[in-house]
Amino acid sequence: RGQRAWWKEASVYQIYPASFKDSNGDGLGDIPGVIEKLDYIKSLGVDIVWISPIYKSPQVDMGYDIADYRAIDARYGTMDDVEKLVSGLHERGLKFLMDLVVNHTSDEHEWFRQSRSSKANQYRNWYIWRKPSLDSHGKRHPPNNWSSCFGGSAWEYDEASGEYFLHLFAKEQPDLNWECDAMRDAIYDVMRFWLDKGVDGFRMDVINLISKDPSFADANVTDPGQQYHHGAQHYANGPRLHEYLKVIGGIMNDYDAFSVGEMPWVSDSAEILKCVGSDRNELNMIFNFDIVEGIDHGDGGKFTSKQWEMSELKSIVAKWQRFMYENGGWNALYLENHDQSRTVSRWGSDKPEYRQLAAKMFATFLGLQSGTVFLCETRPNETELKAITKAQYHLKSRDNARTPMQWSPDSNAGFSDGQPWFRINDTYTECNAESQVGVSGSPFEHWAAILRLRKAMPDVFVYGDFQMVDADSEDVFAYTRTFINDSVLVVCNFRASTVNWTLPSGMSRVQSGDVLISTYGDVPMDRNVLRLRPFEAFACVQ
Ligand code: TEU
Repeated sequence: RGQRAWWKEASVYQIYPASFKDSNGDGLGDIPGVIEKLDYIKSLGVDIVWISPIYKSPQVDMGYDIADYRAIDARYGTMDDVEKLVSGLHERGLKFLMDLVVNHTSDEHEWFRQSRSSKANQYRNWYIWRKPSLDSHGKRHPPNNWSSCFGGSAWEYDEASGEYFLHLFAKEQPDLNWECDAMRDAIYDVMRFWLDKGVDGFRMDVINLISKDPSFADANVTDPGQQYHHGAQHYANGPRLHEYLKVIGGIMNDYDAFSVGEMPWVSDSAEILKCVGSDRNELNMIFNFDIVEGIDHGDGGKFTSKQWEMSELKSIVAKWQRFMYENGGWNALYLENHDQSRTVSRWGSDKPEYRQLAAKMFATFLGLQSGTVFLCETRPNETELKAITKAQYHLKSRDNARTPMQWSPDSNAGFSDGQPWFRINDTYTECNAESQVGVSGSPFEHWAAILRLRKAMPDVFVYGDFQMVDADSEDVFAYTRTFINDSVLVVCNFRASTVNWTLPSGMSRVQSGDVLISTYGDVPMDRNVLRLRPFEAFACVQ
């Protein structure tokens, strides 16, 4: 079911450039460092490399604040390095996915400098400027009550012109005005510029926020104790989003390029299908936040606690797996990225005796589902995030996802010869690439085996149907992938303890010849009740 496409059969490896590999000893990762590691990436078996933003940027938000769309930040390298990177990837049969941020720029972008310089400037309308709202005492306030995603008001006052500009993120990240035709054309040109250079596609940052409801009405007041409120209802998947995405989709089609859009604060499936439906020509797939922000964020947001429940995880996964299959859409599969702390620590266990088992279990759980897999190298969360004491911060802070790659047990984890820009995780002497590559049973080799399996059985693992098995189990996440008469059962024990799991009726007993992959090297066989060891996971032919 569903049309075949190269990007459905592909897997994507995310690189956070500051933390990947430093080639020049300045403590910050760089593009030549990525080039050094291309054979490593290739050996994992991925198809596409996504690099978080490397454009010229003051790095207020680690490059998600772009100051020049056509220049590379000197800290990361040069345009020449990028060209070498693209050819190095292509020589190895890998594709390059650029991260593109078009909801906002840096306040140091020339467009914004111009826009801010005067109300009469031709770039004024490229950003979103509004007059203050005045209270009965004549005191000025922001034009509405929207909060910024990073705290405080979403509006910043500009003394010189007496107006506010909108910034949904940091005040150094002014939002672009997508109502402005010339601005949109400039962005479309930026996309063509990179596609002409040979990049194979874009990861489009918060792409669903680009169309704001022109009324700029106040957000609903959810917490009267707060001054500013989350206004997503007025800008997430706003009125003209699909019109813009169709233009983007047209450009991507011209180059047979790949697109994945990041889409926070939307969960309506019909709306999401409009973005990714195969007949729509908008985006190939989106990152949805249901799992990463759904199952353990409390009512007060990310840093409030909520015990995650297996039943909730199952209903989210089943919903999207079934929905895309039945409606001709496509899923992006991910648990981690540069904004999410490590799954092993969050929902598994990072105790030394369990962390590798948990990592392999999550790989099996995610990697055999239907969708394009996105991997981000995993390490247990930081053991000591300085200045952060609250447990929920410790558990969920995105800093956990940004510590330098652990290449080896050598000094600075083999990441840099200089002083690393960010503290290296204490685990590096034991958790590092060198100790895993080529070592059978390691999490690295387990991921490689999963990606090989997807390639060896694309009918089942890429195009096959998904069905939940034993939806009621609180401990075991099990599912089947089926294509016509071929079916595979995937079983994952999410607990750090032994769990007895009864094979549901209709499932055939596990025979040794049927096992495709297993995290312990063997599988509890030939019984109706399987004794699953801590974090055990396997897949077998049915
Ligand atoms: O993230 C968008 C987003 O919704 C995040 O702010 C997320 O909610 C938050 O990180 C959870 O901790 C994208 C990028 O991935 C992020 O790194 C950028 O900071 C942000 O856009 C602004 O460009």
